[in-house]
Amino acid sequence: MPRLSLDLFCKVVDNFGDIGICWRLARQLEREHGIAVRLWVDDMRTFQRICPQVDPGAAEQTVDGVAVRHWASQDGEYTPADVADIVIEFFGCDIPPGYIAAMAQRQVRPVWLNLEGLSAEEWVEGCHSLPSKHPRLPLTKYFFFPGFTDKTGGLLCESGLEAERAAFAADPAAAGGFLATLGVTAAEAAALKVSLFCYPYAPVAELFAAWRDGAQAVTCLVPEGVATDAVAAFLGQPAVPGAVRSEGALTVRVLPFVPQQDYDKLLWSCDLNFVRGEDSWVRAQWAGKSFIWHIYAQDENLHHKKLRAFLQRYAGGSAFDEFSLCWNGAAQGDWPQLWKGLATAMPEISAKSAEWQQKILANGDLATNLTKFCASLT
Ligand code: TRH
Repeated sequence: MPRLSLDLFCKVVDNFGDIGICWRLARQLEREHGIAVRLWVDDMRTFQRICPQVDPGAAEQTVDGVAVRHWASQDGEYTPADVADIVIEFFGCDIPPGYIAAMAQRQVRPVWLNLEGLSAEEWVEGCHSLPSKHPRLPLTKYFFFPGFTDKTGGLLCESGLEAERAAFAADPAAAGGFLATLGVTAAEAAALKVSLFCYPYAPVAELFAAWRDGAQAVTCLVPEGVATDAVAAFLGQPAVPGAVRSEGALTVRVLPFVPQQDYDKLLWSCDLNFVRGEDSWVRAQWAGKSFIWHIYAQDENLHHKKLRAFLQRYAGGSAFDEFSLCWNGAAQGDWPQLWKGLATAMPEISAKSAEWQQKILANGDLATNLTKFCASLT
C-alpha cells in the first residue's frame, strides 16, 4: 500500500515557535506514523536556527527524512497530483490559492486541517474538530486544537522522549558534560541552574536583582537573543555567546542558541526553566523540572486569561501561581519574596510533574490523535 502523504504549511511569524512546532510534528509523523511528510516553510533562515542541517538557500531538500520545501510565494500552478492526502495549515496561514484549487479537483479530496495554537481555556473543547465549509469549493477544513483534555488534540510528545530523558537523568555525568559543551564551568554548574527563555518585556532586571542579593548561588543560562537588554545591562557588555559575569550570588552566562534537539537537554540539565510561547512551554512540562511560563502578550491582556486557565489546570500551588502572575505582569509582587516562595516550593512542584505528565498523556499525544482524526474522516 502506498504511504499516506501529508503537506504541512508553516508561516514563520517573528518567532521560533511556529517552525519549532511544525518541525517537531513533521518529524514525528514521518518517523512514528510512516507518513511521507512535506514541510513547506516560508522563512528558511529561522528554520536553520533551530535545525542547523537546513540549507536556507535550497528550494527543496530532505532533512532528517522529511522533505522540506521553501514556500517562496503564493503564486504557482498546482495539479491534483501535487496535492497530498492530508493538508495541514499551521495557525491559519493562507495556503496558495492555486494549491487549494487543485485540492478541489483531486478525485479523492484531501483531509484539510487547520492546526491551532495551544490554550488551556475551556472553550477549546467546543471548537476542536469543528468543520468549516469552503465558501465556493467542495472542500471542508477542520479545526484541530492541541490541549490538555481528552476533548482536544493533546500535546506533542515523541514516543521515546521519556526514555531519553530518564537515561539522561540516570547518567551522573550527562548534564555536566552537556553544559560543558556550551561553555558552562564546573563551578557555575554547582549552583542552582536556571535556563531563561522569555519575551523582552519580562521583568528580568528585577529577578536578577533578587537572585544577586539572595542567599543561594544561582547560575542563569540565557540563550543568545533572549532578553538582550536586561542581560547586557547585568553583564555590562553585549549579550553574545560566552559572555559571563558574576555579582553577589548570581552568575549570568549567555549560551549559543542551541539546536532544537539540544534544547531538551538544556531543560533536563537545569533545576528551573523559564520558558515561553508554546513549544518550549510544552517541553518544560515533559522535562520534569520546575518551570515558569512567559506567555505571548495579546491585546486587552487576553493572555492573562489564558495564563490563569493554565494555572488553574496545573494547580502548581500558591507560590507557583503568584510568581507566574507577576512574571507575566498580571499581578505585582516583591521579587525577593516571590523568589523565596518559589525556591521553597520547587521540590514540590517538580515532584508533581510526573503525575501531571501521566494525566496529560492519558489523552494521547497530538501526532497520534491527529492521524486518528484524519483516518476517521476517510
Ligand atoms: O518562539 P516562541 O516565542 O513562539 C511562540 C509560540 O509559537 C506561540 O504559540 C506564538 O503565538 C508566538 O510565538 C508568536 O516560543 P516557543 O513556542 O517556545 O518556540 C521556541 C522554539 O525554539 C522551540 O521549538 C524551542 C526552540 N529553541 C531552540 O531550538 N534553541 C534554543 O536555544 C531555544 C531557546 C529555543
